[in-house]
Amino acid sequence: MGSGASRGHKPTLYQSAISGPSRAVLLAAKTANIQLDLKHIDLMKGENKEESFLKINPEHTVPTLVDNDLVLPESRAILTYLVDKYAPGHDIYPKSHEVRARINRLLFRDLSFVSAKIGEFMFPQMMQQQPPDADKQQEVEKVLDYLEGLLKEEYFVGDRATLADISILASLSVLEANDWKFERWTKVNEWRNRMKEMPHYEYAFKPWSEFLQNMKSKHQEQE
Ligand SMILES: N[C@@H](CCC(=O)N[C@@H](CS)C(=O)NCC(=O)O)C(=O)O
Repeated sequence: MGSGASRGHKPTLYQSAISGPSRAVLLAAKTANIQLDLKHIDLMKGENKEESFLKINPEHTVPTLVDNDLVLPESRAILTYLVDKYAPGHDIYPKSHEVRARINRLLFRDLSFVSAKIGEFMFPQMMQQQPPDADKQQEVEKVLDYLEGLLKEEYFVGDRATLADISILASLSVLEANDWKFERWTKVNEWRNRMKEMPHYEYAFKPWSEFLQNMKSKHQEQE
C-alpha cells in the first residue's frame, strides 16, 4: 500500500460494467493492487439519476470515486489520483516527469478525441437504437488511423502498459458493441491482443463481454 493510504481504508468506486471508463479504473486499480470498495450503479435502470447518487455526483456519471471528503468523477482524473496516492511510482504511472507528460498527453487526447468520436458514433446506436451513421463511422476510422500512427513501440508509451494504454483500451472496447473489426489497423490490433493478456483484463472486461452477449441473444430471440 502506498504512502497516502491508511490501514484498512478503501476508497469507494461507483461504477458500471457497461461503462468504458469504469472498466479502465477497474483494470488499473487491480493492476496496481489498489483495493476499492465497489458499488455497482445500474445505468440501464437509471440508478445514476436516483437521488442517493445525485447527492454524491450531480453530474450523474460513472465512474465516480469517493475517498474520504474527495468526490471525484472523470475516469482519467481518478486513474492518476489512485496511482499517485495508493501505488506511487507504479509502472502504469511512473514518477518520471517526461514519461508522465507522454501518458497525460494521451489521456487528454483519449478524452477529447478517441473516446469522443467513438461516443458520437456508438451512443445513438446503443441508447436510441439508431442505425450506424456512415460519417461518424469515418471519424472513428480516422481515430484508429491516428492511433496506428502513434504506436511506435509495444505500448503507447514505451515497452510497458501504462494508464494511457488502459484508458484507450477501454475507449476502444465500446466499439465491440458494434462488432467492430480491428484487423485493418495491424498495430492497434496487435496492441489490443497484448493488452488482453494483462493479468486482470478478464476481471475488468468480462462483465462487458457478458453484457454484449446477452444483448445479442435477446436480439436473436426477437428476430
Ligand atoms: N469523461 C467521463 C465520462 C463519464 C460518463 O459519461 N459516463 C457514462 C457511462 S460511460 C455515464 O455515466 N453516463 C450516464 C449519464 O451521463 O447520465 C469519464 O471518463 O469518466
